[in-house]
Amino acid sequence: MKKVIVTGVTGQVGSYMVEYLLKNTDFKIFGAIRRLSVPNHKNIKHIDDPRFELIDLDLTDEFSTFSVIQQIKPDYFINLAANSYVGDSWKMPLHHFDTNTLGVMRQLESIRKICPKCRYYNAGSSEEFGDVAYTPQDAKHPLRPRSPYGASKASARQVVKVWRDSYDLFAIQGWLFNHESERRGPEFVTRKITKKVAEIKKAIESDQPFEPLELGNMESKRDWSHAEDFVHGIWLMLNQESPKEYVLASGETHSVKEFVNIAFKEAEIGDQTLLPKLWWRGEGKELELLYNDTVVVKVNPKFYRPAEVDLLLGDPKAVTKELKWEKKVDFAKLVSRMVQHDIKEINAS
Ligand code: NDP
Ligand code: GDR
Repeated sequence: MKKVIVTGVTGQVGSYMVEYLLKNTDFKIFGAIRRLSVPNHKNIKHIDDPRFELIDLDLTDEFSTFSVIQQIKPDYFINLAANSYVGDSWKMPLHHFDTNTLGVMRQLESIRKICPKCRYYNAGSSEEFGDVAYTPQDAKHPLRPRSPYGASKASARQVVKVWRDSYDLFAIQGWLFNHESERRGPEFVTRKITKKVAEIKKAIESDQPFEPLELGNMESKRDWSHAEDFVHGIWLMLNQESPKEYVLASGETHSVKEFVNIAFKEAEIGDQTLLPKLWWRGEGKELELLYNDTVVVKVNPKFYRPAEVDLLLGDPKAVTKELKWEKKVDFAKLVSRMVQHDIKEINAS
């Protein structure tokens, strides 16, 4: 039986990757977790399959990385663990580099010594493009990161290339543009919006007080997809004949403001027969969204970043043409799924 190690399985993408592999392969899947004082297995607790086993592996520890790889000798290693929150990367830059860059080097160095035939994927990011030189961004776009997180991923890309070229490894780092889901962490802007929209809907409909949603830069634009679509793309990249890196993206860009708009509309707050009114007032740091006369969204400058990536739009033509990948969930469906999930969740609590 072939063996796959997937890191980051308690996170968003790792949990979908495990489900995908259980459904589409007959391989044994080892899900790597790190010990935490309070377990955070919400995204994987529903998975009950003898082909899925949890193992301990902290990316910052080279001995545990080496011994896990030596013990399992995997056929595939899918690295979805990272310090993934861009906003925090200015606060703990060394930790981002240790996990996101040196962690990759620890893995590749063990793989090349122990199981050089193992196929390796590291999650690259559109944040590597940063201050973009042209739009849409494809695999030829230069690396121009704007955050310590982006720099850590751009550096990891060089590590993957050097290990691939030096040791003839099947090692790749495909670029992933933003992908979201019902399992997205609550500090990322999409989930922050959908959770708060559900909370505001509940408060308004039960005539309870609430605090408005506070956001940073609502003008920034992102290319958002659903994480389930991307795990398929990662698997296609890992199973090509030779190692080539692709951009995975929806090919559409939307502002944070547009996301907010659609999320509130999707929630259908209040009695719809009374035509409740959602309207924007002001601009920049004064921008507000009102529901009738009540402010439901406002700007809090503390959520602005020291340096922003203003616009990301990926070009998925190459992966669509050469690997036959295509997205199944469009932007409207993505927002709808997340909002409806959070409404259900808050009503059940
Ligand atoms: P999440 O933040 O949801 O998950 C990150 C995972 O990494 C968690 O399981 C976390 O474990 C684990 N992790 C963090 N540090 C360590 C460590 N030192 N040792 C072991 N595990 C660790 O991220 P996503 O699932 O959204 O993203 C997956 C990957 O894709 C990441 O590499 C991310 O940078 C990259 N990426 C994501 C994009 C997106 O839009 N989602 C776009 C581009 C790239 P724990 O639960 O214990 O904290
Ligand atoms: P991003 O995701 O930085 O693109 O990184 P995030 O959702 O954090 O930010 C997207 C955009 O929204 C703006 N924004 C806010 N962001 C947050 N988190 N909170 C706010 O209140 C807020 N207000 C406005 C941000 O400034 C930004 O422009 C994600 C992560 O998954 C990375 O790991 C991944 O590599 C990239 O996507 C591609």
